[in-house]
Formats: sequence, structure tokens, C-alpha cells
Amino acid sequence: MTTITLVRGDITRESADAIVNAANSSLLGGGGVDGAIHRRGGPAILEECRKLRAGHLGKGLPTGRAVATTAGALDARWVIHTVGPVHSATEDRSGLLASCYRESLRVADELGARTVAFPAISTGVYRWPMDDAARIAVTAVREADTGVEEVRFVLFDDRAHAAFAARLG
Ligand code: AR6
Repeated sequence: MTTITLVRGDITRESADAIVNAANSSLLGGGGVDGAIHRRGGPAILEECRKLRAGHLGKGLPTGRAVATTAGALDARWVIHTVGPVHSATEDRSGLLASCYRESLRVADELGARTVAFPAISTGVYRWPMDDAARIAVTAVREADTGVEEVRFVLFDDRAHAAFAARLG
């Protein structure tokens, strides 16, 4: 059984086996939660990302997929990087957003992670409406076949926290 918990705050301050990063395909950093994770986690994370790009992820990490690196100086063993879809008004990309949660949990299972902290993937720069993102995230985690014991959604502001709380009801 996976317990889902909610926290309002900065995910880089969390303690968990794995912290999920809302990255982009380049894996080479960006703004938002990605920038914050690299800033606080230090250069070891980027170093491993560069090695992944030089190896089997030469073309980058596809949208909806996930890959793990060290967590550097964060209070975690791993960062799991996943690439959310950019929200589209004309195309239904919700399957890709659900896949981010599912694939991240699959990688967490492979690592043996028991606690995993997620941000609200795609709800910042990638503009996914918060209520819909919360629905997709909560459904994907509830339906996941995973050995992870705690999934913690770490929401940056009250609005995001309220949207997820409403879904968990
Ligand atoms: N802790 C928890 N949540 C956070 C934090 C934090 N420290 N910082 C921001 N958020 P975003 P995306 C929230 O833009 O939409 C990057 O440049 C934020 O309020 O970080 O998936 C990447 O490199 C929002 O609700 O990720 C990609 O290019 C949520 O995290 C692109 O942005 C996600 O916002 C990915 O865009």
C-alpha cells in the first residue's frame, strides 16, 4: 500500500529516498524546480546528467520518461528526473503527464526507494492547469503498481496545495 501525503513547501528542503525533478529533455538544467534542485544539490547532479547525455541518452530524455542520478547535497539518495509535457489546448497530452508519475515510480522501484517526493510536474513553465494536473497526478499514483511506501506531493504554494488536497479528499 502506498500512502500519499501532501506538504506545502520547497522540495529541495525535503528529506526522502528520491526527489523527483520536473526537468526538460536536455537534462542540463533550467528554471523553476529544476533550477532549484541543481542549485541546492550542487554540481554532482549536472555532472551525472552530462554523462547520461554522453551515453544512452544522447538525444535527451523523452517526454514522459524518467531517469535517476545522485542527489548531490540534497537530503535524498537520488534525484529522479522526468520530463513533463508542455500543456496544449488542442492536443490531449494527459497520458504523457501520467507517464511521468508512473515512470518515476518504476525507476524508484528499481532503485529500492521507499519514499518519493514529487513536485507538481508541468504546472509552471509548461503551463498545465493546476486542478487538471492534480487530478492526473493523484490518479496516476493511485493506479501505479509500486512498492514505494510514501508518495509525497510537495506543493510550492497554497493554490497548488489546495488543488491536490481537493483531489485526495
Ligand atoms: N519546490 C517545489 N515546487 C516548486 C519549486 C520548489 N523549489 N519551484 C517551483 N515549484 P516548473 P514544469 C513548482 O516550471 O512546468 C524548467 O525550466 C512550481 O510552482 O519548475 O514541469 C525545466 O528545466 C510549479 O507548480 O516545471 C523545464 O524546462 C511546479 O513546481 C521546465 O521548467 C512545476 O513548475 C519544466 O516546466
